[in-house]
Amino acid sequence: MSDSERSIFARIVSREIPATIVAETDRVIAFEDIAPKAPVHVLVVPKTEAYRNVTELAAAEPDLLAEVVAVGSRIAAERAGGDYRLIFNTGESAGQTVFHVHAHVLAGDLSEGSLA
Ligand code: DGP
Repeated sequence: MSDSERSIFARIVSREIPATIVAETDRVIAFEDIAPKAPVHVLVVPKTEAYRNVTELAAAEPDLLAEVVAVGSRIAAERAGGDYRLIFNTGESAGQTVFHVHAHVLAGDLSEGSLA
């Protein structure tokens, strides 16, 4: 894959682009969203660039999707008492801008709405 085809999140995984990384496993990385919409707004991302969205990920590697959820849940437990909102924007008209599957974990006081 050429450099121009690689996603911005693949470049965060390889440390070519800086990010505030808050958790990491062999297969998953989590970092602060650059434009937070809630007191806690973390993106949880499979390191592989193979899946553009959660539908593809769920069909191909449900265990990896479960790991994404587990990492997000742990971050919410550590930083916001355990409650959280998990969002996978899927498709342009649903607001997806980065086509490397990622979960938005939103937590803290969400009373103002704060959809990612
Ligand atoms: P989505 O709209 O669901 O595709 O969300 C993409 C999110 O990625 C959006 O909330 C902003 C975030 N984002 C985009 N570029 C960067 C970046 O370079 N670093 C970080 N930390 N977040 C980014």
